[in-house]
Amino acid sequence: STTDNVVTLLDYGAGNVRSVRNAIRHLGYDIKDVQTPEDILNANRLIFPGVGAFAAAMDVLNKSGMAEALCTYIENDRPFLGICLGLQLLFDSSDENGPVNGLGLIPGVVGRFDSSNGFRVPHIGWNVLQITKDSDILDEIGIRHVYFVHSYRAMPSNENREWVSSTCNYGDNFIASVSRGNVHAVQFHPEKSGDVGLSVLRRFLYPKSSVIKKPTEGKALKLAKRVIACLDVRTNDKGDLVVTKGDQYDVRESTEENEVRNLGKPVELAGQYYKDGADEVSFLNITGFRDFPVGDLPMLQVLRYTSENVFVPLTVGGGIRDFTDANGRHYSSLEVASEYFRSGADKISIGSDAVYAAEEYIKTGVKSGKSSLEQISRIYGNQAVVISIDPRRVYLNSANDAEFKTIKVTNPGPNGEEYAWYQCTVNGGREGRPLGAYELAKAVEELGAGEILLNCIDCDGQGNGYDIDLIKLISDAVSIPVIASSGAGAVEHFSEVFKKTNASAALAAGIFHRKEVPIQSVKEHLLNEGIEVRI
Ligand code: 1PR
Repeated sequence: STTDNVVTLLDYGAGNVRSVRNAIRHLGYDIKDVQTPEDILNANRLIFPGVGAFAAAMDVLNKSGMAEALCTYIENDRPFLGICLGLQLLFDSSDENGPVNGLGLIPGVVGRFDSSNGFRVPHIGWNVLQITKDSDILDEIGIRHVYFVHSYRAMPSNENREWVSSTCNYGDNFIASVSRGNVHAVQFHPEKSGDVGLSVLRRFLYPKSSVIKKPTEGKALKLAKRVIACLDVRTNDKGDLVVTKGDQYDVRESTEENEVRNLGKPVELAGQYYKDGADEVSFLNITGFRDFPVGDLPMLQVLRYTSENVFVPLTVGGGIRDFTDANGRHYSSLEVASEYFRSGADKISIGSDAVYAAEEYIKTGVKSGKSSLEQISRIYGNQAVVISIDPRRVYLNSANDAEFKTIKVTNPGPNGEEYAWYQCTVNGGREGRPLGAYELAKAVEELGAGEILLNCIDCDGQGNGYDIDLIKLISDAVSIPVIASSGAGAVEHFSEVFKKTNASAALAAGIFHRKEVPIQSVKEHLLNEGIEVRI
């Protein structure tokens, strides 16, 4: 019958569930959205991709009568798949801005990861499961990496033992999935976990057709280092949206025409990099500071099309700030970001506006709560907010010559200078600011950033390797994940940055666009060097 191919989706409108929708459609299912509690009770299969904060979600579920319907549905052992917050809400309560009561179906309290023992919070990236009991949806996964992004987690205990089907180690052994009868929930994101994640969804959707296979053998142990492909996007002089790439941020060819370098189409390249094994794809709208961001439909279209076929996390940056258009209509940065999330972004990245917010915070010592960074992380969670830093190296003869954090450099400057500080810039490197990258990083962490994308203008496009001094400085200064960027030109540069610094991910652009080294070769090299990666 036709209803066999319909899955009911509980989306209470708190964030990006576009990827879940895309993944379900990709697997040949149609979606029926829950409008009333009865829709839950009448579902054949129900997927609940929880997004946003715990308390806000419970509030909506309680007020709409859906909490009660969910409890009845699950107690009757009807086919259910909860994702991320959709797992956490099944527990007794959560400490997230709480304690807040949950649905109370599984004993336990959802608590925050402890970052004091060197584990960066949020837990972002590809980690492995330890399977603790048979579960229909996890067969075949074994020790392959799946994608997590969260700051809170539930812990296994004697009371919830019968539920726990896998755990994951990140400082603690936390609950990665639960299963009982037809009821399943996962803390990771199957819709963002590439082929492995799609197979989890497939097994939920097509339980009878699934073939039981032994878990894949391997020796994956812990959170993988990520390899990220970055697409700098802008309109060229003909008005086409193209992927471009600069040399120290200069994206124009050195020919007479001086045209914008064109390296391909954004959607196509993103799809290619996904197939090649990229752990994440970032789009940077590099002229966002002057374009009208909400009206930038081409960029939204790029996200919509890309998220139909790319099942790893997508980040978009450029132009995320408050904005008043020519007609005097004001858009808050939150509205701009929401538009991106709705179109398929998992994270947004903020450059210039975060510099201004940090300057203000450092000057006043007060968190106004009004900056784009603070507003977006309050609503969408800090894991959804990346701060892009565009620093330029400033050499010094003495460690005391600058008012910002200064380091002794590994390679002396052009005049033998032995020290340097890293100056923040805005507007794509066009304007230097009186602020150091170190000071910025500390400030944005306090303001609620979930991750730092650390570029370096001096190294961008040079292919001579990452700025190890800078990346070490920043990744040691904060306890949120740091993405190393700028300068990759060979596979050895990736292993170097992971061996010498505490970066959680390495991003590259030119090396992939120019097809010098495929992503798979980078992964194989890292594996050979004993660095954990997702293969
Ligand atoms: O200030 O919030 O509108 O954000 C603007 C965003 O656009 C920032 O993230 C900023 O880094 C980026 N951006 C602005 N201008 C440029 C430019 O190149 N002219 N691109 C630019 C930054 C840097 C990297 C690059 C790496 C790796 N691109 O992301 O991809 O350096 O390159 P490589 O592997 O080839 O060395 P806002």
